[in-house]
Order: sequence, then structure tokens, then C-alpha cells
Amino acid sequence: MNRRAVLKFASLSAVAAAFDKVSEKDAFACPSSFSAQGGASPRLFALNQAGYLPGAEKVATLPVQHGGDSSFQIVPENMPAQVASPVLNGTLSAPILDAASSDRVVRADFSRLTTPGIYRLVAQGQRSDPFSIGKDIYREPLRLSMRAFYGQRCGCAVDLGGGYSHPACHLSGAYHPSSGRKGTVVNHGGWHDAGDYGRYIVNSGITCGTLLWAWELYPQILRNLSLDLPNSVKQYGVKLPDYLAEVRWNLEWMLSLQDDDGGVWHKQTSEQFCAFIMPERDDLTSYIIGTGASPYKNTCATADLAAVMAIAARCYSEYDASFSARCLAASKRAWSWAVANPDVTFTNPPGVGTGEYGDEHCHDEIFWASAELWRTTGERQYELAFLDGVAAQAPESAIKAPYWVYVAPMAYWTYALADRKGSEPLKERIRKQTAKAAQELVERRKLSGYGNTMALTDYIWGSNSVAANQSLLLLIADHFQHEPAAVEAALGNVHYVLGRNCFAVSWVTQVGTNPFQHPHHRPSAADDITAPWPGLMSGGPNARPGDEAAKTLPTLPPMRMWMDDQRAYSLNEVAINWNAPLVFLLAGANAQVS
Ligand code: G3I
Ligand code: 9MR
Ligand code: ZN
Repeated sequence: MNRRAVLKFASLSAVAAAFDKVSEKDAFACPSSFSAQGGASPRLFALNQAGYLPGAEKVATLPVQHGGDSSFQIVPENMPAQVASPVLNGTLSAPILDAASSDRVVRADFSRLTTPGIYRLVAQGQRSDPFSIGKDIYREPLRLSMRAFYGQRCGCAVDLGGGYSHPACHLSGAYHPSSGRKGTVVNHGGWHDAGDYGRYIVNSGITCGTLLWAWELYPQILRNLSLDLPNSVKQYGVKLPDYLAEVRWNLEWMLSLQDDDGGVWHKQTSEQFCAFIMPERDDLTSYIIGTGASPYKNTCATADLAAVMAIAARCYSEYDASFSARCLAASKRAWSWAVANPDVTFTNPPGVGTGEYGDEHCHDEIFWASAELWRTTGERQYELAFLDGVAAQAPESAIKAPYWVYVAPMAYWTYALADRKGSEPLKERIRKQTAKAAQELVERRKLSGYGNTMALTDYIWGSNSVAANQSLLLLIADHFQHEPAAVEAALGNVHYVLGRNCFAVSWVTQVGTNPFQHPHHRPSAADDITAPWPGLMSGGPNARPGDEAAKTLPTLPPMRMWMDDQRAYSLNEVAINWNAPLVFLLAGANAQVS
């Protein structure tokens, strides 16, 4: 059966199967479940390897076993296997077909176990790896995934401990001819974007916006998050909470890409990607790169900076009034440039082959900036601009999971979240549409054998961030109107990323009992430590991979289109805009029990 037929059959039978039992004869013969690519040992149980909050849903996914025993037990880890008496006895669900992986699976639901401890799942003659139940199980994943940004720092020495370190890198730069300027540049800082050492304004926009939103929504979790960073008084002249100190490292670099006229250049990278070397050994010139023609800056980058700096002005005002004012001034200058130059798009100029982050439409970035500036300043001009944007694209068609190309949802949500008197009917429309979009994800999740909220078409480049951004939507919906099913669905994507998937792999480095090992990440490959740098989330399965390594995969169902191979940048890279919604989601997960 060819792939298209597999997917069609799978999706049809998944709908049928999800609602009622798949009888053996109807069941679709599918590849062996849980056979991991890339050398990970085949694992039987797909469950959240970091564990579960005491009061949350707890469901593991197992392969169907012909004629197998349908019972399962949960046994405590602190007792020898031969005497461990189960703390819970359960029955595996009827088989269902998971459309995204074509796996026929059963579920072991042990949600009623709420006692903190360390346990194993026993079923089908096998035992799972140990997992925890407890209030603090997401604290270390949150710390590692946020501290990963410190590991991505450019322009300073980095030392995560454990040998994960490098001397300062990319300390000088130059204007590329495409920038419309000449000469050297004295700027440094920012985060390496991903597995490469490029720095990109557009990707910094959604990344910093998401991280600062997490700060605004979950202060009780993030204000005291300790990241063991260099002293912020020395770095910035003021004492900042670690979380804000880390984000400021990238904000400061973003500000250095703003021209005197308020416009913002697109990126700072070498002309081509460097080899797989440590960053301090990359001696390719780090160029500030523009469009190659007047006005050389572009609308999306400029509007993204306007939005982010308006948020930053809010977040830092309590700690550093002058930086907050600097951010607001930069935001307003960028806004003015963007509305005066609304259609300047970016594509790589000749001779430049690094990441493009090209986007043909910048109206959503301008829309986002208008809303953030209104939320920060209350000035009517920005609200009028926002309302113009609403007229162009109503919330009913715009509200879905955001990502670097599509930020309109951020505009709507910030307008509704603003502690300002705006249009109450519009705010209500936004809340209602968000609740509707959340409910669609909750319903879709019921069809997933692995409990994620993704559609078959969501398995794209960076698909794990699609799951994380769908969870961001679900948590925003819950913030508007508490909805336990939305929270469970949001956490369901954590379970998926941290082990409840067809590979039974944790897609965050050094988190879980079976974390992936070979990210497309230059420091992880080039250093002399086997284990990859910690806290980084893999882009995850990609139904249409774009690199030579991934193209060696046979055509498989979308969730199966992944391999733990450092060459496979279209499905196993790591990126700051993928870690950001993960941090948001883990902050939200910790907030459930704070
Ligand atoms: O949105 C469409 C979807 O509608 C369509 O069904 C699907 C079909 O595959 O494609 C989707 O667009 C994809 C887009 O990612 C989705 O985010 C494009 O095909 C795909 O080419 C695009 O890939 C981008 C990739 O660069 C190549 O340009 C990734 O988003 C982006 O995260 C990635 O970013 C790179 C930087 O350029 C360099 N640094 C590393 C970073 C991560 O790999
Ligand atoms: O390492 C690069 C990664 O960050 C990008 O996402 C990817 C797509 O733009 O390109 C990677 O660089 C590869 C280049 O595209 C082709 N030659 C091999 C490079 C390293 O894998
Ligand atoms: Zn660097």
C-alpha cells in the first residue's frame, strides 16, 4: 500500500477506530511499533519520561499484543521487583489506530494514582523505565530548557558546567554590501539561532516575544528561576532576575541591528554556514545582512522588533527604567519605519546562503506591533492601527497556533490580555474564538494514540514547536476561561515531546530516561563530550524532510519521519524559537501546582 493510501486509510480508520474498538480483522497491518530510528534501543512504553503531576492525566501508550494479557500494574520503584506489590491494577484500553504513526496501540490509564513517588508500569510481561509522580517534576525540565538559551549565547564565554563551555565567539562584524553600509561593526551578543551560529531578527522576534509573555503570565514560576548565569550587575549595571537577564542578552543584540532611521536589518551571519566547529573557531566574517537594495532594512524584521521591544518595555520597567525606556523608544522608531515601509520583504541576497526566514507578508508583524504598543502605552494611534488590522483579518479566521511566519494570534491575544480598557466586545470575540480553537485541539487529541493535539499536516520542519505552540494556545484559552480539558491537552503535548511518541524518545536533550542524542547542533557535535548540550528540543518529525540524511528514510507515516542523526537538520536540529514555546509550556505546567 503506497504512502498516500496508508495515510488515507490510516486517517479514515483512525476516526473509526478511535471511537470504537478496532477488531483484529479490520485492524491495519502496520509496521512494528516503537522501533526507534538512529540506534535508540526499542522501547515498549511510550510515556512522559519526566513524569506526571499528581492530579494530572497519566496515560502510557503501548503496542497492541496479539492475545496478550490486557492487565497492567503500576509498581513502586523503591521495592525489589519480585516483592513489589502493585499500587494500581488496571486494564489496557481496546486497540486504536494512531493515524500519525500508523501504530495500532493500547492505552494504560493510571490517572487515578496521585501519590507522589517513583514507579514503573508493568504490562505485557515487560516493565517500563522508572518515572516520577510529583509536584516538582517539571522544574528541572524548565530550568534546563531555559538555561539552554545561555548555552546559545554569542559574543561571550559560555560555561554551562560539566564541560559544556566555549570561549567568546563572533566578537566582531562588518556591514555586508546588502546592508547598504560599509565598514566594520562593533557589536556582539545575541543567541546563536539554532544548530548554526547565525543570529536572525525575525526568529528572535517570536522567540523573545514568547519568552517575555511567559514572564508576564507566570511570574510566580519565573521570577525566582535560578539559571546560574554570569552576574547581571556586571553585564548590565543592574541586578535582574536570571530569566530577564538571559532574554536581555538577545534583546541588546536585536537593538544593535536597528538603523538610525528606525529600520532593522534582517540578520547577522556569515555568508555561508560554517563547518561543524566550535563557535570560537568560526572565523568567517559575521555580516549584518540586508535586502540588497534601498531601504536595505525590511518590514517584517522591523515590525517584529517593534513588537518585542514594546513587550520588553513592560517587563523591564520594574528593574531597569532606563532600559525599559530605551526599548520603548526603539519600538516606536521601528513602528514608524514599518508603517512608512509596509511592504519591504527579505530574501537572501546573492552570495548569502544562511537561514532566510523569508516572509512575503508583514501585515501580521505590523498588526502584532500595533497591539503590543497599545498594550504598553495606551496610545490611541496604536489601537486604531490594531482595529484596522482586525478589519483586514477577523479573529475568527486568524486565531490558531503562532509561529515565526505567522504572528497575528499574538496581536489578538495581547489585546485581550491587556489590562486596559479597549473594545470589550472585541476582547470577548477574541476570547470566544480562542476557546473554540482550543476545543478543536481537545477534540482532535481524542483521536491520537499518543495523546498529542497535532493534525497530520502539522508534521513539518520544527513540528515539535507546532505541538508546543498549540499548547501555548491551549494555556492562553485556559487563562481567559479556566478549562481543565484545555490544560490536559496542553500537558498532553509535553507528554508527547518527553516520551509519549512512536519512538518512546524524549525530544529534549538530557531530559528523561531515553533522550535523543544527536541533534544538528554544532557545539554538541564539535565538542569532546558525547552527550549533547542539555535542554535543547529537537525539531521533531517532518513529513517532507529537506536534507540528504533524512531523505534516506523510507516514506513513512508523518510521526515516523524522524531520525536521531546530527546530519538531519530538517528534522533533528534545535532552535531558539522551538525552545521558547517549550519554556512557556513548562512554566504553565509548573503553574498548575504553584
Ligand atoms: O507552512 C507550510 C505548510 O503549509 C506546508 O504544508 C508544509 C509542507 O512541508 O511546509 C510549511 O512550510 C515550511 C516551514 O518551514 C514551516 O515552518 C517550509 O516547507 C519549510 O521549508 C520551512 O523550513 C524552515 C527552514 O529554516 C528552512 O527554511 C523552518 O521553518 C525554519 O525553522 C528553519 O530555520 C532554520 C534557519 O533558517 C537557520 N537556523 C536553523 C533554523 C532551524 O532549522
Ligand atoms: O547547519 C545548517 C542549519 O542550521 C540549517 O537549518 C540548514 C538549512 O538551512 O542548513 C544547515 O547547513 C547545511 C547546509 O544547508 C548544506 N551543507 C551542509 C550544512 C550543514 O549541515
Ligand atoms: Zn557566536
